[in-house]
Amino acid sequence: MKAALEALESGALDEIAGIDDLKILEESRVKYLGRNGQVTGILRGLATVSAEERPAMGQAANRVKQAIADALDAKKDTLEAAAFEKQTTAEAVDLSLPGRRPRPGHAHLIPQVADEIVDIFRELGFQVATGPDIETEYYNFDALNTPADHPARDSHDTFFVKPGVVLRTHTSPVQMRVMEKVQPPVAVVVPGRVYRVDYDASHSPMFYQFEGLLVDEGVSFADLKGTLMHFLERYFGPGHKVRFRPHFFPFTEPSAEVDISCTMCKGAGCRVCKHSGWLEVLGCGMVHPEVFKHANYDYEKYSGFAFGMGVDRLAMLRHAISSIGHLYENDLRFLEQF
Ligand code: 2U9
Repeated sequence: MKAALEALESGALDEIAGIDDLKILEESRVKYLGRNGQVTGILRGLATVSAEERPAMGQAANRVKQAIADALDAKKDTLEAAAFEKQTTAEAVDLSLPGRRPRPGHAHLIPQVADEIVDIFRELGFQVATGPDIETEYYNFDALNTPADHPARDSHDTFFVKPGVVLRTHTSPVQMRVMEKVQPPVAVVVPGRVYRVDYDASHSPMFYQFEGLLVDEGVSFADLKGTLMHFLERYFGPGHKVRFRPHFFPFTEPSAEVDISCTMCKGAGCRVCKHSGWLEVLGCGMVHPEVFKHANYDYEKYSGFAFGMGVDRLAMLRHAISSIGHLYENDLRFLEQF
């Protein structure tokens, strides 16, 4: 038994000395010291040794067990230290490297322009109103004096959600809802998304509008002109000519479209203004009495003006952007320019 113990000890210590992997080391611990391990087996075998020999054999077996356990522990410490060293070297941080600068984002061009327009009208005393993108046909069309057979109500031009419910084609229903709630004087502007069945280089099925409404006693077309000319000078800068062309909208009478002299060629004629020298920038008019009737406003006592413009279009004109698609494709090479 003594010889077997000595052979076991030297074999185990040799084996442990050669191990360089923590998992294999653990397998070795089980092999020698586990419940069915070789040293455990020998200790169990002591029962069969004679009573005289047993104390000496027991001592020897325990010494061998301790020697193997010590060798396993020492090897484990060495391998763990090596693994830690390897990991910290691999993950080392060079504190002398320069930091990486964060790249802060910025607002998209559309809200930038919308905020700028809002600010110009806020200074004049207008308040901002918003409303739902999904509207009833009543608020989007009927209340705005747009009859059932008007071409704009066709499914070729309007997205229908279900009968009687549409994606708003303009933000005008918001002004209608404001008028239902408050009596004049009213001065509101409404920025927001609108939807139309239309898609080409200058039309997107969703785009941003900006509308305004002012109602009080004695409001005239001169007030409308003064307000819009002030706005155009603030937005496009001084030195542009402005012209009002008669037009038709169901919700205003009289109505006009407004042009400014081309921002690119100053009126000489170029590709942007299609050689006319003029750019159409917005529509406007005096609120139709039928619209006041739907709002329960006294149209004998009050008058008002309204206007509407495309935020996308105003952004495109200012920055000479050729296609509305650029604004919605989210290509950072384009967006980062603004
Ligand atoms: C109420 C009464 C009247 C809003 C108006 C326009 C003229 C107009 C277009 C410009 C280009 C829309 O983005 S666009 O396609 N809008 O020309 N909008 S007057 O008139 C209203 C609105 C609400 C209660």
